[in-house]
Amino acid sequence: MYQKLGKIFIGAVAAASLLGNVASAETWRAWNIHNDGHPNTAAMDRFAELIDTSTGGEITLEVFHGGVLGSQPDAIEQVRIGAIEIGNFNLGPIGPMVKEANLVSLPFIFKSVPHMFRVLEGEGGEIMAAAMGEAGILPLAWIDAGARSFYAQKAINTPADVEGLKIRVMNNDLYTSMISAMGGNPSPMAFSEVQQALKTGVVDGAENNFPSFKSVGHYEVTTNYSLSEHLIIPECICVNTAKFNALSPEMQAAVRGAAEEAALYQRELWAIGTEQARKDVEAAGIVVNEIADKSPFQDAMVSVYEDYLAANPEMRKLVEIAQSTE
Ligand code: BDP
Repeated sequence: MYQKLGKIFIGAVAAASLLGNVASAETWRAWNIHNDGHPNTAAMDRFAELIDTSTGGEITLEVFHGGVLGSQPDAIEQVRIGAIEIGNFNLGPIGPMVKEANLVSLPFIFKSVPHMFRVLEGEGGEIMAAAMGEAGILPLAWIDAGARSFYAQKAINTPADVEGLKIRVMNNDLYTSMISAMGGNPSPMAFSEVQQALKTGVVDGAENNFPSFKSVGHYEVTTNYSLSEHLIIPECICVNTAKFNALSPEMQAAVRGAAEEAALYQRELWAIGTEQARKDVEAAGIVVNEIADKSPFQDAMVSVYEDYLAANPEMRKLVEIAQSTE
């Protein structure tokens, strides 16, 4: 009797599958570079819960924190080819793979974080998202990564203070040009190596936002954080394009909805986390230097823009969009 019922049941499932009525539950892997205590880690955990609910358990997200699935450039490539399904990526290291994403890596391109979001939510963001999707790494939602500023064993209040310093940057030629234009020596390096490099003097300084400056202990091996805010780089929750496109329209909406909600949560956590990280590093003895006039930094970037746009004239349109967005 049981056997018979079992057979009937299995037969029904097989028939339904043939008709495409039964979705097969999948587990997706997600890459996150941050560790516990960083706002993005909590947001990615929330994303996993949301996706479970919104897809009715059809997609389970297994989030790997702390960059254990590989360095960021490797993980971007893995999502692009579908070896990992999802990543919380910074757009900086995506730029070398998808030219349009490089808009955000031009120093001082955005006036503020809200300005950055306005550009992303308009035509500029559409162009970038389309190009990223085409390259296999589709943004489902944009998230906040604040502004990046310099830190070292001394204050960096003007570009002249960067002169002669070896500064760690993320992998992107625009950042090496940025440091060179200030007279410094750029040193591209994986995030996981920076603390040791600062500690041993392999580099003299680096640049990042407050939450990352704190979460991986860079504040323990430097003394000054100077608010140059030279880069405002957004991040994304990005999915392998083919995986996403293979879903039914309903499942696509469920996944995108979960990502958008997780992104809103991330932005809330980010605001609180940035303030808290600043307080914490100050309490630990870091001197935070306000820079009243950033124009010397901006002036030093003129040649960076000129060289970049001369070599990549097709990027002029995106730059104009960003600069004309209120
Ligand atoms: C952090 C970003 C992370 C980058 C890191 C870096 O969230 O994606 O890998 O900076 O500097 O702020 O490499």
